[in-house]
Amino acid sequence: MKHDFNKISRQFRMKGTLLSCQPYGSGHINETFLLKTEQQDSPDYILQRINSTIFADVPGLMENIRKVTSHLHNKLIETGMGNPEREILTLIPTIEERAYLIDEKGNYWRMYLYIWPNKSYDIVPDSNIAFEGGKMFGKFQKLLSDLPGDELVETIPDFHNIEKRLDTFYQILQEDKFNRAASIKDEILFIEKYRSEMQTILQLGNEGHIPKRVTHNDTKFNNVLLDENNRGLCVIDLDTVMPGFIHYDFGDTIRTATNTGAEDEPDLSKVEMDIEIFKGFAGGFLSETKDILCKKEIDYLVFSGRLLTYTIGLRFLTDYLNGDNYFRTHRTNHNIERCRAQFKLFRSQLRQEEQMDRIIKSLTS
Ligand code: ADP
Ligand code: GN1
Ligand code: MG
Repeated sequence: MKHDFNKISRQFRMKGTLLSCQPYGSGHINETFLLKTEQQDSPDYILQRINSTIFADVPGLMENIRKVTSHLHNKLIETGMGNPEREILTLIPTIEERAYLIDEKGNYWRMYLYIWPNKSYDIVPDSNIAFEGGKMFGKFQKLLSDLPGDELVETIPDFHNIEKRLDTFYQILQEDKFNRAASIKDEILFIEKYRSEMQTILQLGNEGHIPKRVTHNDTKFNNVLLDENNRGLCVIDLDTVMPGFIHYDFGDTIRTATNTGAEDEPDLSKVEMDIEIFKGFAGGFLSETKDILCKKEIDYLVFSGRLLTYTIGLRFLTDYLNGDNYFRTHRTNHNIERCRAQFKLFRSQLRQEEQMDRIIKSLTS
């Protein structure tokens, strides 16, 4: 789809004039562009077309982001440390002082200050980098622990609810509109095998053993920016910040950071869980959170890696059966390859569970 970036950018309170606007990053949901300005002394910007099919309540979502970023901003000012423009996403309002713009075609746009220089990793190269990412997500959790969850809207209802995700999967499997069910026999057996164990976190929540917190819910490792020296800088992609369990955040970074291969690696021999990266990430995360987490939450951190790997694998598989209409795909079979890589990673985690348990014990005792 062609967009008139000149016209769009003029409707935001940005400094300088548009030099170029190019697709940016590797997100699967929104369309992201890096907008460069002509003037040396003007910053550059991130312009995003928000996926309003997936996020049905964009005004509610943007209000969440406003609340979360201003809460984080106040915390940073209280401590008198750090640079808010580099450590927290800064929304650029429209000339009408709104947080987002609707263009004449009905597209929703928002603009952020571009945080630069930064580094971000789809594959994590070493345990120090994993530690920094863990510390950032842990700190994010800690700083939001006094933001009341009922002030946030649920931007995607039941986002990590595995029971609902399974219901949807079986319904779509039965319909099999794209005649793909015959090619996923092994995956269906896999789903069945672990189905009941995967209910554990929901059950602990329902029985009141673990609290709902304000969680990020999309803690893929590339949703944290590091600085030029690989020190933690800023947590980004705040679209799904809403009430959830700590396991959703811990687990999704285990899923993405510890994988020795890419999320969509077709050569499954390259996909394993790297225990040193696990140690680094867990060390960083717990250095910020171990005093706020209860024992039951800590007891299930290791399990959470498998839960999120299973959940996202199931979502890729569901999208494959459903004709690839949720996650952006770049090749035929992309979603089924993503799913297979997740299930391989799940098995690798299962084999290393005892080692992970020992690491968590040593970090929390
Ligand atoms: P998606 O939901 O599609 O993943 P993100 O909000 O994560 O969208 O943005 C996509 C990518 O754009 C990120 O992975 C990151 O590389 C980059 N990005 C987003 N916001 C900023 C920012 N304010 N400064 C620098 N880079 C950013
Ligand atoms: C999506 O937005 P992005 O690309 O960071 C997805 C996550 C998945 C991830 C898998 C809103 O994340 O839930 O874990 O892809 N975000 C949404 O890579 O569905
Ligand atoms: Mg992202």
